[in-house]
Amino acid sequence: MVTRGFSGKSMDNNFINPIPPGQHVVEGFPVLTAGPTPRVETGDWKFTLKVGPKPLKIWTWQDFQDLPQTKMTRDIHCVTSWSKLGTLWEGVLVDDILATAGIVPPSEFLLAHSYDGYSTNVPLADLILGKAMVATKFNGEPLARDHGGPARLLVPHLYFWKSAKWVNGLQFTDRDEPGFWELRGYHIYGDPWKEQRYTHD
Ligand SMILES: Nc1nc2c(c(=O)[nH]1)N[C@H]1C(S)=C(S)[C@@H](COP(=O)(O)O)O[C@H]1N2
Ligand SMILES: [Mo]
Repeated sequence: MVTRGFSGKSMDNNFINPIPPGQHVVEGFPVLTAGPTPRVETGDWKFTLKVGPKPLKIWTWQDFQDLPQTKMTRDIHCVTSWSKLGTLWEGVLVDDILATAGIVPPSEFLLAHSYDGYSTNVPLADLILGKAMVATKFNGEPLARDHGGPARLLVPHLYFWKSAKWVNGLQFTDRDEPGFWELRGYHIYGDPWKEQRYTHD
């Protein structure tokens, strides 16, 4: 047995599993959506990689199933202050999407686009090297529609608004172009460890 060193005190969860400043842990999985929830059947689902306005490659749902499937367990942090620990996701790494497209990244910035018209900007560096995926499963089950099913972006090291639900594409942009919430007062980057919640944080 390892001595805790502070007998009489209860173990503070933050001590074992640190969470970003200003956040608290929840057990449930809140749903946050700006507008109506789109209904997208997997048979109709498409994912488009664009360079500026130019479509470079389009995947169907089946094309996506044929790509390497990766699991990741991560803590997620919503800007409204809840964090959920140890969430289990499965899907296709952005690395594998770019590799299959056979593309040398033409810029350092991307926008993720969604079926509900939502968008969010993420630098290339935050999407590659195993950091982000297009997730199609949560806890081993097909991703629920409320949470972005059939597929959502997952960028767990940034505030959760960067994880675009009902994602239907990624677009390389010349500059770091603000997306839906970034145009409405939220931080252009959104690092929860630096509490980059609002534009001027
Ligand atoms: N397409 C789309 N993606 C979205 C949103 C949205 O409104 N539309 N909301 C964002 C916000 S603000 C958060 S906090 C998370 C919430 O994901 P959840 O509903 O699975 O918890 O999704 C993000 N992705
Ligand atoms: Mo959010």
